[in-house]
Amino acid sequence: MATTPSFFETPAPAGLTGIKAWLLTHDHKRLGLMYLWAVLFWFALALVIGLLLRLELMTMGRTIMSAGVYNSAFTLHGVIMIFLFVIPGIPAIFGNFFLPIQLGTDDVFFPRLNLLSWYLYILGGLLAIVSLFTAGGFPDTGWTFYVPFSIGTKHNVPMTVFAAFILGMSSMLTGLNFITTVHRKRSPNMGWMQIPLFTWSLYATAWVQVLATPVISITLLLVIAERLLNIGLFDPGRGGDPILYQHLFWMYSHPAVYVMILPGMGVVSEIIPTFSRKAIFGYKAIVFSSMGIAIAGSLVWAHHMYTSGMSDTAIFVFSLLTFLVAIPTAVKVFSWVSTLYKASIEMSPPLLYALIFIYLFSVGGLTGLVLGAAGPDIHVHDTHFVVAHFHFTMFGGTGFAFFAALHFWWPKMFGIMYNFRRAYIAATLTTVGFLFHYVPMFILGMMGMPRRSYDYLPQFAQGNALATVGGILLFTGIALMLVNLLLSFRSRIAAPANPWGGCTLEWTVPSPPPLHNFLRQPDIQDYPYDFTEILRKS
Ligand SMILES: [Cu+2]
Repeated sequence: MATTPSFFETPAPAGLTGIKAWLLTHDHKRLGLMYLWAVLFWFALALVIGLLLRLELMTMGRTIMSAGVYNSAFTLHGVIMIFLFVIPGIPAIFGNFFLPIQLGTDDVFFPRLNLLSWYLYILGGLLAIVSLFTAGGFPDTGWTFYVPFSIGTKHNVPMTVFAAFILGMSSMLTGLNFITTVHRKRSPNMGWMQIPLFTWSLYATAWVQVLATPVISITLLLVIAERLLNIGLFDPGRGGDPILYQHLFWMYSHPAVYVMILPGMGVVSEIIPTFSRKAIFGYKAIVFSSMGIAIAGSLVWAHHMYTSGMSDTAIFVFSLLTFLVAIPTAVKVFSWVSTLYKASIEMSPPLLYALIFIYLFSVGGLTGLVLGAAGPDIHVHDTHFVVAHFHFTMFGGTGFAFFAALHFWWPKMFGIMYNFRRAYIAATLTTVGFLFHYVPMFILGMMGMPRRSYDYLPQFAQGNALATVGGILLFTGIALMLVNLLLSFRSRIAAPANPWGGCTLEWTVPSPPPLHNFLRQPDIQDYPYDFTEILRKS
């Protein structure tokens, strides 16, 4: 049996050995792996904090922590999940590893800048954790750092906000690298309509990263300036305007939800045709819907502010625009389902996660329409209905797309296969736990249970107890999934170059890929998802 190279043997840049071959690497694949372990660490930490929050809400009154700790814990959970997992996860790991290969080239355009992005990511994470142990402790404001509370609170807002600023820099530089690579390093015989959909989704995402992130960067610096220099920008007591902060914050943070979801949609657009052995339905429609979402998604930010005193006209306009964004999103779901229609589907763990993604994200999207409509939104604003909604979109969406990507590309990244049976059990447990955890929250929200509150009224007790059972199941399922993948390093079952019968370029190179990816100029398919050749051979 061929000996499978361990991931320590992924080719090191010339002349570098040992730890230096990692910490000074310019290789996009190694950087993808370095992001993988860092992102998994942050994800696991935020998951544990999430479980502790859920255990606290298991019963009324104090269960395992005080109200002060609870406020800092949900802020920490949100900051880590959003800035260190959901935003960077798929682009930094799988984008770095696979975008150059899918384009038929040897690396990104700016390899050194890529290394800097990784160091900024690590620095941002460390700063966030250090702020836990400084005077005032971790902020208790929620991940949105709303003013005037974030100006007045004694907790250490400036350091955490600066950590988010640094992470924004890392995200922007990664986006810049991807845009330049798609334009300048694409295989000479690859036209725009021959680029795989995962790479297209990263390209659309990168434009949002580059254009929207500066807004939040400046806003966060202004919060630090107001706190440290005592200038009145947002605090009404000093002539500032707190609503201005909300506009600036959501001008980034709503487009940021597309930075979170577009790469996940790109993963699903790779998985569905591969296991359907069928060209994807509506390739061009999916490409243009990615760009459409990136553009239209920048025009809806104030749907987070219907209760901020905005005029009815403004509410009407932002509500209408919010409904418009649903159209390109629906185009993607329609294309995925149409590709599956009458296909010779071959089930696999990646496909299972992709199907669960479609279901959970659709529930998230549809409840987004409820929140986009002013009437119902004003009723459920800042309740657990909103918490359930964004966990369906960000966790049910991006989280499950992340799990799908892990199972789809693990054999290619490490050259080893994992146990399918355990993978299916973990996926089922995670999904059942997810539904028991978040569905009750929709109901609790409709009943009026406010979010971000340490305690609740007796009528909410049953729903919270049920959600806690779901939370424990969810946590167990994810733990089993990660253990199963890590166990593959022990069983070391060699992975072939193309375990799934995929037809994009990463499946034409060995597992794991050699240092420069291709030994000669790769052949580019006229159409990116043409399975005729694969089916003829099988
Ligand atoms: Cu929004």
